[in-house]
Amino acid sequence: MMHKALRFPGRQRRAFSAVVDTLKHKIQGLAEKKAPQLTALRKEHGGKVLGETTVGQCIGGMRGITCMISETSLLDPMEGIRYRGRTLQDCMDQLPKAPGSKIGLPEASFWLLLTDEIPSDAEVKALNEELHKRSALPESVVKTIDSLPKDTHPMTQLSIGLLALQPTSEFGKAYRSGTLKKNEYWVYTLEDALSLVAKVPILAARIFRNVFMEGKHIPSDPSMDWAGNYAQMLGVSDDALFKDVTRMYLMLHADHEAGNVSAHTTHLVGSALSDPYYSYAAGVCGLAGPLHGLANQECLRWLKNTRQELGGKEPTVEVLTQFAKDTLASGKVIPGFGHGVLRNTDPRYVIQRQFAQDNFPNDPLVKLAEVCFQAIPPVLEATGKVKNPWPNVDALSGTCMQYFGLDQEDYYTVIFAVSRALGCTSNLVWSRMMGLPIERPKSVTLDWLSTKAAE
Ligand code: HAX
Repeated sequence: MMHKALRFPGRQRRAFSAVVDTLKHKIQGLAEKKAPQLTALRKEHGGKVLGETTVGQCIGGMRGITCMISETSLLDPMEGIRYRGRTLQDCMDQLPKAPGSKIGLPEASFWLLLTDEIPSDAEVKALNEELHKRSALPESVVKTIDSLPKDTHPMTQLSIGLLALQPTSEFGKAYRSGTLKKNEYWVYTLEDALSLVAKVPILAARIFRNVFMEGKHIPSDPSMDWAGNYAQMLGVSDDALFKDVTRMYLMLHADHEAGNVSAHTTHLVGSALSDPYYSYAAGVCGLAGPLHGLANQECLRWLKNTRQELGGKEPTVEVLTQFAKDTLASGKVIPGFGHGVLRNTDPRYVIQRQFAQDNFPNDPLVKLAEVCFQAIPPVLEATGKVKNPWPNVDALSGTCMQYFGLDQEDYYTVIFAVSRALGCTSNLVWSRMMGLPIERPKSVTLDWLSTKAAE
């Protein structure tokens, strides 16, 4: 059931800011519009067959099985992701921007994912003020992060930091109080989503400065937008374009429907009513896999190694073709290429490529990445098994960052995780709003499959 007619219960406990009330009313208004649709689907069409599961899908990572709802975004294999029906180019064009910037603000995409509305400039300003109010890390979390060995991978540090924040969960506290009703779950999930999104750049910047900048920190600037402030706290470049590249990175990576590993993990863990901190920490652990989010780190490593092996020679399609073949022959994947669902060049790659071509086309790694774009797809196609030989989001994100001096590639997936918090937590809000149950798909044994296959 979609939850209706909610008196916002938290209102009695503390005064919410106007912008949080606005968000709640917009989310609830949208839910009321969608409620008849959900009810009809459940009651009248619950038995409608969407597709049949094959033995191949069962063995093959559940690829293509339609079995989950994510209200926030939808992925088309050829066209790419749409946030609430808007392409990424629409989002770039339509979302409010920081003064002097051409990039749609990622926190505005958070608003869009939550409410299905493009926020006004005033709404994004108010949202940023609210996020700043919620952004301080508890002392215990700072101590936990600061005490970690500096050689602990930044993604491990981020998941530890998110778990260290878990005791602050409003959902967790309300659930434990024993008085939380099912139709109130989404309100407390939204509370946690806002606080998690507010804190994650502060946490991520602290990790960066601890690991790579001798623990010298740059304070958060409450006058700045969410992503621009994160870029400033990273402190690698004073170039205004570095703020823009960070805004672009965070806007493009925010959501990719719910089947990818990080989003699905967050969704699955959240379905057990684990709060958003538990759920997203689990999602971040999934993002840390080299076949998923860590591919951006791996991709930059691959490009840097290739450049080193070139030893100053200009990269050519011929030479890159041989490097790609060598990588395959050594049993490794070529990072930044291929996709589980996309069957075309990733629009997130296209937008980053345009940004790089507009702003730093002569950067050696940008030039190298351009040659890769020509050389690698034919090599992958020639294997006869790769379903999508085209570049994905991770093929260029690191290259854009290193141009501004952020060349610590071990950190790249953390930036991805700061962004993905927007989509994963909005999705949790909507899952609780729709009253989705705990997930429990069926698994079978090989013998069971063999028996079935023989029928
Ligand atoms: N290099 C080498 N081999 C590749 C490949 C690549 N870039 N992409 C696919 N393949 C291989 C697969 O490993 C698989 O081989 P086996 O049958 O021997 O196991 C075969 O081609 C078929 O795979 P597929 O059906 O085309 O692709 P999958 O859905 O199985 O995998 C992956 C999708 C993204 C994991 C895959 O393309 C890959 O490993 N790419 C490189 C890593 C990468 O860039 N990951 C990031 C993807 C985007 C993302 O999630 N970002 O976070």
